Amino acid sequence: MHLRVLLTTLACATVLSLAGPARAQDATESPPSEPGVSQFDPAFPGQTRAPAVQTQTPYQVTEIASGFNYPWAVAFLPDRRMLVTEKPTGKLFIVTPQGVKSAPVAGLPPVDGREQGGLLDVEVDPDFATNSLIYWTYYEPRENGNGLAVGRGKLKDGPQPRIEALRIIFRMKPTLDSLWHAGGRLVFAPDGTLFVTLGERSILTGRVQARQLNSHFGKIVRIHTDGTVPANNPFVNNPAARPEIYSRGHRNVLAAALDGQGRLWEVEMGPLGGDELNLVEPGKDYGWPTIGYGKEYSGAPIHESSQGPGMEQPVYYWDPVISPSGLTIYSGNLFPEWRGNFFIGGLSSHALVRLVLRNDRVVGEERLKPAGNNRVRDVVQGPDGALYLLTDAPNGRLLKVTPRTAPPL
Ligand SMILES: [Ca+2]
Repeated sequence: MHLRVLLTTLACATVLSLAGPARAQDATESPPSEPGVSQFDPAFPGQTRAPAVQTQTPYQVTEIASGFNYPWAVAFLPDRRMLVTEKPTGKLFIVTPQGVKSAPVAGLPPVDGREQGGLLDVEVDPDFATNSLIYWTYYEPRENGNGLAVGRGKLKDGPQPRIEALRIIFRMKPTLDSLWHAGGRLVFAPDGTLFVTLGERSILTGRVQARQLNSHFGKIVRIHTDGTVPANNPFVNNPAARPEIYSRGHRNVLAAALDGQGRLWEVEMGPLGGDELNLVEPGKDYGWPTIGYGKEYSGAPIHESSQGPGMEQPVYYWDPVISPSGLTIYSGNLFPEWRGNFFIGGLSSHALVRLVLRNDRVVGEERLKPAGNNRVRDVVQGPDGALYLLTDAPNGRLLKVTPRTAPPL
């Protein structure tokens, strides 16, 4: 992970170029062909390095807004305005479809904005029209360290938008003094419960807790929107387990979404050669740090094996890695070719990664470049069926991807 921190720093020093509308013929590239680093063989054919595919639908990219300080997440209000978070500053903005930004929303709690910390995801309540509730994740500063927390409040609109009726509905435990790997994506389940993806804090004292049921580290948790625990969570009858836990054995989950069947998928930031796509099922153990396909960024081995009893195999892994952040499984009408495809924001890969799946196996991979050579932090399907992206940069941009229209004659 420290290599990725370094890469972030280097990216800060480069001058960003503005990408105009993408030309279809140069807007894609094949996944890299260099040798991987994993010493392990895939568990089944197609588990990594799927054949390259190329989209047939020409697209164009429109900049909606810019000037965000490392934006992390975008979410849509029912009136098609967007909520955009800024990671290190802890600021939340309301942005119109024309790109007009509000003043920062007042009333959010302070964040620990160092390194990977700050204000992360934001989601809008499915019943926002009647309850005005929004939810967000952030690194909460605490005595002797920090931890991921989920805030909830009523969004009061106006010239100075603000949060009212603030409540903290989840706190990752235990508190640890770490600047990394707290996860942070929010996904609403079809039943109205809320998934919160977490990470294992990167440092060894955290990593060893990723499969342990008495810790939130390395877990995906499921809660009601008031913070209470659903009675059908998988470990509620185990007195030694934290009852919010839904799945375990994850490294750092910054990408998660539902598919058309309402199933939860996640893409997790792995070690060198070990980013993973997993289909998440209740109670299951995804193996980190016991099994996996990657190595430490130093090159040192982590795992004795890539498989183990009682632990799940990833549906797909990347070697070399993409550094995933943000996942959308496309279901819109603007791009019929893309329906059912997985779109993943790529940080170190500087790409929007497109996966084609068949029968829950990856059968094709493409690296789209709608943000030029910038790092992609989030990807969300808008209510109009367009894809909306955020670039990870000190002057981060909100971009919209739509089918290319013919130029005027
Ligand atoms: Ca795994």
